[in-house]
Amino acid sequence: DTQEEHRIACTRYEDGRVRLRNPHIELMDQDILYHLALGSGSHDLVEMFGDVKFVCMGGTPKRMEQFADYIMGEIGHKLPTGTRLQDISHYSYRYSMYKVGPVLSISHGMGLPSVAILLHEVIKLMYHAKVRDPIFFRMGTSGGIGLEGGTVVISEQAVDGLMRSFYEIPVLGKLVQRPAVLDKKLVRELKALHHADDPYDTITGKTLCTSDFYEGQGRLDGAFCEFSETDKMQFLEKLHKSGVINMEMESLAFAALTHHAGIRSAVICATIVDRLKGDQIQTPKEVLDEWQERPQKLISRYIKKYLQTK
Ligand code: R2B
Ligand code: URA
Repeated sequence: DTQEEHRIACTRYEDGRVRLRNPHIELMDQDILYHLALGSGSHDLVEMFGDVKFVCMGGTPKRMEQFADYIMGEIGHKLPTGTRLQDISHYSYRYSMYKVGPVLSISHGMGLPSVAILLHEVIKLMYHAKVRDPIFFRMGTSGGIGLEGGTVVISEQAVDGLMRSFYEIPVLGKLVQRPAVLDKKLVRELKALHHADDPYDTITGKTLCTSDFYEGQGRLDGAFCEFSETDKMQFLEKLHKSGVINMEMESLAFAALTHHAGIRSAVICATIVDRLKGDQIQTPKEVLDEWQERPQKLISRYIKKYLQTK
């Protein structure tokens, strides 16, 4: 843990600002954050984003707009009179981004490539805006293994389909591996914010991150399936034995890229199906909506606590 803190400290500037592990950026006269519809030449990024402390990401634009609305009420943030919440990245037609005081709420789309592209640009945004010690959260949905629907899972570690805890991508024809590390202290702090009277469990464990929702997660209901139900159940049991309690599609890049940038981060997902019982998502929409608010609540508690003790 101390070694880890030391490494992260070396990745940042002394005052906590995010340092880029890329010598090219500061040599460019402007940096265009293409998928955010922002740029260091066209926008005053320090003025716009200098006060950010929390970056919250989740899959869909709608959910992240709702989270922005929700957190606005929770922290009592007031927008300037006559203004409304605005999608800052609207003109990218890729991701949506909302800012509520110290909180950014951004949609990341589905899957590793989508969240990885976004993270490159948001990490650069943190650098250009001179943000200090930001904390990144991913709030999402997942398939649970042996968990009642609506359970909140805080990931201790992200693993790929081969149970390896790093994000691997080909770069210039060679495989590069980045360890997918999540902040242990953040996991403990978040877990402690579960209330005894919350009508669901909040648990921690490993998260399987896949590049596919169907075959990649051992589903029998994709367009293709070349394994049996027995094979599927054996796979799920093997996962469970090694401590995996849920599966989704972004945690690996989220953990690895934030860690590589020296940024503390956490992944909190609601389970929306118990994979030991089935593959299809059959829960009514209203129930799913309530389940998806649970990770948001936990993150909101964390943000409020931080803002109170600051
Ligand atoms: C969870 O839900 C999505 C797939 O339905 C994917 O983005 C994920 O990680
Ligand atoms: N998201 C996933 O990736 N898998 C599930 O089973 C549910 C949500």
